[in-house]
Amino acid sequence: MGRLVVVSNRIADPRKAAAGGLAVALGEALRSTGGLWFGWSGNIKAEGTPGEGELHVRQAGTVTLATVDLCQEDHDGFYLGYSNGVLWPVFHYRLDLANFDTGLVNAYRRVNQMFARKLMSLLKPDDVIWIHDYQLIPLGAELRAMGCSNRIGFFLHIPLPPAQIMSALPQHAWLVRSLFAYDLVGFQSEADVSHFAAYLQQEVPVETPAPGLYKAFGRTLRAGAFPIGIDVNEFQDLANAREGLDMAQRMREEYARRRLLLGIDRLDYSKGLPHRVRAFRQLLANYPENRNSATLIQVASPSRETVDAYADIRQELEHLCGAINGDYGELDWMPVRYIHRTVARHRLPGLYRAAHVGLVTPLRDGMNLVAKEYVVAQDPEDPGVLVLSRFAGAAEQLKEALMVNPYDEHGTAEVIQQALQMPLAERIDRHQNLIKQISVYDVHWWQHRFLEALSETKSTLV
Ligand code: GDG
Repeated sequence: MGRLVVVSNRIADPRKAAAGGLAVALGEALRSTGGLWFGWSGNIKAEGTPGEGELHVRQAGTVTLATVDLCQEDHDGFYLGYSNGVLWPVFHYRLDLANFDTGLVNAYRRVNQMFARKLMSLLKPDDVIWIHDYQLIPLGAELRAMGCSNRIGFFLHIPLPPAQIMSALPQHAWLVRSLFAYDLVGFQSEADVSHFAAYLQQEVPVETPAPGLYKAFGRTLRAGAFPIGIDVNEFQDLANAREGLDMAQRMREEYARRRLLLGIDRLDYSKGLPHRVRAFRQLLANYPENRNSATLIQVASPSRETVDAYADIRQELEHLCGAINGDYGELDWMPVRYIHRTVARHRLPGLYRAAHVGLVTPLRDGMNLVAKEYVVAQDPEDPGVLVLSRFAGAAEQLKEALMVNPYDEHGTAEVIQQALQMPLAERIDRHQNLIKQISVYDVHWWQHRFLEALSETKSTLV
């Protein structure tokens, strides 16, 4: 394989462990090919010109990191406006939250064009390019328009909605057509792939010469499901490191008389946090034996706070947590501990391990890595129970979790009760099956599988 070029909205220094599993996995592939990682620097220049940004290039070992600054107007229009104010809600089935202001797509297109220009100046003829996520859907098409003939793959980390929802997006035709600039498009789940295929059948004259191949707009595209995983070894090491074990021990002592339920999410409306808290409330109402015992720790790390819908969800969640503590709390027991902060990464495994129940109940999620982290952090001899939304991409893989429909708060409360009462033998059995699945399909498998598929696509162009 030629040099790997990864493009994502944000980049991380792959030498730093705190960067997380994705950076580690991409770093591995980047290092082995002396690769390039390109993205936004995270800097916003108040005085900059729209569509222009300074390019910074630096070395991190054998990997080259190239970043571009954004001016305020581009950041607001491209990142907050179109990416997070239009694409994120629509792709998570929330047309009601999308802001279809026509100016936003211009900023989105302008920044993608600028990224393409900057990237073109760094490319070599045999580079293999891997572009990530919804902020950069048209980047491949912009590169092609500038004469780029390299192999280019694209991976969508978030769900692709059903055709009826997708086609409500004013720019749907342009976005889907731009996907055909890629040689390979990867989705998180088979459900996403089937939505893509159904959309094409409905909206585009498409031919499907072979399974997974789609011929339209003069190109043949390969598309498939490449469910992302976590770095299992790295996370296990973190769990077994002194800090991880200490944290688990401290939490166990602190909550010795209680049953712990845990949620760890970005504070995002797709994660179903108010529904989860209401289901927990139902649990306390319907099963009084859990009062003075079951305690929900909900970490909701701050996210995209300047987008209106995020301020609304924060307010709703705070109100619900306050009400449940007021109604059910005792002097020595608060049902919900709500933490609106980012917890240090090395503390997560201990927190997961101390929790009897892991609550991962998004209304819609591309994959959800918290579900996998929770399972990996468990003590195999006394594991906790994963309660998982059927609407997380992870549900296609983690069949031994207890599945819930997060919209059905009564049903979710019933399943939480089942989790709290599950006998040890069943917990061990389910955990063993889950860990097997997560270990095989880890983030290294994902990275290898995608790049292997991309390297096989060369001959499929028409
Ligand atoms: C997108 C898709 C897809 C969370 N709170 C804290 C914290 N986290 C970490 C978790 C986990 C990661 O953030 C969250 O990953 P998710 O997969 O749950 O969700 P998104 O951020 O929405 O990611 C998603 C993913 O891309 C990958 O393709 O699975 O569906 O939406 O690793 O541990 N980490 C720390 N403190 C926190 O408070 N340190």
